[in-house]
Amino acid sequence: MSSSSGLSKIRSALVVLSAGALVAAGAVSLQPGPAQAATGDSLGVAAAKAGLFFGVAASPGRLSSIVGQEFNQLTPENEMKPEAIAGSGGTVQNTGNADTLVNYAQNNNMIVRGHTMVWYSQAGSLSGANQSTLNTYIKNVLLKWGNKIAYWDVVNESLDDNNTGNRRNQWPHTLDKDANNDGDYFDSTDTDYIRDSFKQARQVVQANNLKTKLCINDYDIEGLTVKGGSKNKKSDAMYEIVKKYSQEPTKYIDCVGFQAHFNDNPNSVITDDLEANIRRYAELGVEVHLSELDIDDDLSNNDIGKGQAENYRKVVRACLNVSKCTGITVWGISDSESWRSSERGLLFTGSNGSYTKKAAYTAVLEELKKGRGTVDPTPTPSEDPTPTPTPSEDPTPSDTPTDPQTGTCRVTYSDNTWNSGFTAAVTVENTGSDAIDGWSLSWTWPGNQKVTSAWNATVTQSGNQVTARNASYNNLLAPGAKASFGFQASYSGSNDAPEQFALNGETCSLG
Ligand code: 9MR
Repeated sequence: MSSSSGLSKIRSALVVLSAGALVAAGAVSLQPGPAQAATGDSLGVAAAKAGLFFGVAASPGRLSSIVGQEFNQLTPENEMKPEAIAGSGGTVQNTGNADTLVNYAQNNNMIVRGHTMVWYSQAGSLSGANQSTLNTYIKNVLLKWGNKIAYWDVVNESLDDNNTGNRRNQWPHTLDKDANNDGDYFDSTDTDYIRDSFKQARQVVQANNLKTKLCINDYDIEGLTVKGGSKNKKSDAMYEIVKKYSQEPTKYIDCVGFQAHFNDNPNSVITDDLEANIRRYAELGVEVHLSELDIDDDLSNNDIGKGQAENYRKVVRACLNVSKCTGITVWGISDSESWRSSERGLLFTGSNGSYTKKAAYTAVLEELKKGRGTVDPTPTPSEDPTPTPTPSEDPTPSDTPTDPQTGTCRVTYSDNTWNSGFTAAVTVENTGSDAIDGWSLSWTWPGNQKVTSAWNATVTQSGNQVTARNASYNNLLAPGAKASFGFQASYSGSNDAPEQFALNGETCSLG
């Protein structure tokens, strides 16, 4: 297993911290004990337990120990931009600083987001390039780090400011051609640099069996609306791009970065529909990340960061409530070292490796520790394809054979996969009419997945058979009640989900 398999340090953390850790040949039983809940958690540990990463943007000069301690994902702030590493004709050069960051990430078991390939700004010698040169660059840069990079921002900031919903008009948009003049670049006769760049990236990923996921990244696309309640046309335009290029037959785009640089610009405020907007993208099947998060402190009310802390809490909760929101990255460690130092938008104060946690830090950690909750993906009653009939609607409840769709249990399973590791979140629901006191959920891996640690359940594995048993505090499942647990695992090849789960020996429906 490569050390770049993200979050494996979380496993180590759990091993160290868990009072009840038991590792035996062929079986792993790890459970965070009360001591862990009370002490020592970092943002990364708390996030991994909830099934997402929590990362930071950094430069080689900012790699103090806090980076590896607190975060489990790293984005080079400037070192992978074409300005830093693109040579002539799409070559890649001068990667020393970027390599320093990748090596640091590997040594600290952090996953890396490559940032960024095709962008109008900081394009260096790539600026003005034709698609063929862009394609050469895309191939070279993907192959340079291969699976050491879990996510790559292939295209960055393609859309215009001021909520127009248009593309920016400078290069690389100058490569675009709306052949039939219908106002978009989606037709087969059109030329679209976004499509062509992702198409090339997808081909390189496929031809080289890479696990790297391909993202599009932008700002002011966070809310469904902007300040004042009008539609966020920039987000709508991005949604159309992601819809077009994430579905069959293209399937080029894996993930969307909402940069999440929140401030008091009317298009950059935190709106109440952030979660709904994350969800609409997630429902396309792509992962959503808050990829460059910072939130301006409210400089007017001098409340020493409390308002900011609540804003952080709200934003982190919006992500946690959508299972396909699989990562959050803050754009720097401390206020004074941020690109927006005067707006004090980050989680720490201090400088040069000597940092102090702000109220915003505590709020984020608290929210991460609450986990994803049961808000998502529980369907609303009208959307539920298999509602449990009430007795009065059921003509012969005692004679009706068990409907395999309703059964006595329902399981939802979602995973967040990278190079050779993944975390999974599992929810088991008692859909029967009797309470269950003590549960055991079993499944068979279709591949060579291997559970390495777990939380909120005791998970053992023998061969490809896995059993998750309740923890002492979630043994009781009343009718309609749910229990959630999670685990981290390694794999190679493909990471297909289990096809079937059984609760205390009875097959569950998948929800
Ligand atoms: O944080 C980066 C800063 O150091 C650079 O001077 C700046 C130059 O454009 O880029 C900053 O990072 C940007 C990122 O690459 C894309 N989204 C906006 C970020 C903040 O400006």
